[in-house]
Amino acid sequence: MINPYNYWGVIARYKKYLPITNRTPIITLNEGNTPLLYSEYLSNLLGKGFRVYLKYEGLNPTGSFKDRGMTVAISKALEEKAKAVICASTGNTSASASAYSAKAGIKCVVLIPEGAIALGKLSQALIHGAIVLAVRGNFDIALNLVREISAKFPITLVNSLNPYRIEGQKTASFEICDALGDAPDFQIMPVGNAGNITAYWKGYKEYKAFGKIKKLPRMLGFQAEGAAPIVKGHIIRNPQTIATAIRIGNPASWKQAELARDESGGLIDTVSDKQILDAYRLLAVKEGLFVEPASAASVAGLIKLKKIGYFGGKVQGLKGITTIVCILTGHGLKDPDRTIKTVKPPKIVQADLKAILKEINL
Ligand code: AN7
Repeated sequence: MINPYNYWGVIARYKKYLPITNRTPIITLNEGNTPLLYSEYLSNLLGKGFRVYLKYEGLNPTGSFKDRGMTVAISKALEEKAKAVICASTGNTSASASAYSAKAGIKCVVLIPEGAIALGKLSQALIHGAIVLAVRGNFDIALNLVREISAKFPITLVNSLNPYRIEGQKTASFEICDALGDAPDFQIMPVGNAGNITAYWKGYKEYKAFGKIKKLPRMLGFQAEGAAPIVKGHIIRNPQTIATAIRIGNPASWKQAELARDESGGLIDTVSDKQILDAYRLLAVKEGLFVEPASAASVAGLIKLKKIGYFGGKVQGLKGITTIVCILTGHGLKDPDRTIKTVKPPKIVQADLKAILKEINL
């Protein structure tokens, strides 16, 4: 039968693993089903016997992985007759919440740290008609405020503290397993508020319990050096990084991230802004993939671990081919200001054939 709504989002694909009932109105923008791309360049960098794949989450409808969680969170909010939702955000959650709320026809309120979110993300929240409040304070302060507001007033929190967000986001690990035929040996991802690492780990464990996969990956998370509370073991009051998406000093899912790390035999480490920007350019130039800086933290982490010999010595017990998946969480178009600061401007030339041919140098 032809589906009248023509949707094939993550709820339709993975309904049996999600808290969806026949009464849940499904709000979807056809999220998920993102490409898992083989990287010849990074595989060669790692050496013989390694296969590196890139999960390009920037191709979700609002340009980040947040849509996987938001389709479930907004659908459940509607089922529970919510009239409004609220979130704090470094940008992508607000973009996703405002788009899915627009589709659902419910009020959306977003609190963002003033002057600290990328232009594309701000544009999204504003065009979708959310109530956008720029708070004089950082993300952690904004998150405390929305937690308090949602506890006291009839407005549903759609940050990843909302368990439906985690449920939806775990579908990314299902897709990776479906594509590879099993879990990878390693998964590398950026860590900010730590909802996503929590979601992936939950997804892998559930897929294994369902008998869909045989092994579990080691979870390798990366925080920006100036915003690395989990690595340092304490709250960072004034986190700093050019990767604004992960500029978070007190992650909500801190404990769950540590659990994912420890249960899987993985690690959470730091990458510098320079390492992030190097990986950001590398992905664009070598892979044709435009990601936002926070997303490049996964590949920066891969390169760092390769350099310190992590895959050769420390990690034993690997036989045959070793598969590594790096999660690229958001699209590069989210943060055009950073791109323009990173690249050389176009060369200005006369509108003249000879002048142009000279530049092309064929
Ligand atoms: C591109 O939008 O926290 O560790 O408020 O946008 O699950 O927080 C975004 C986080 C990685 C980190 N990559 O994921 C928000 C927000 C990108 C992101 C992360 C974010 P979590």
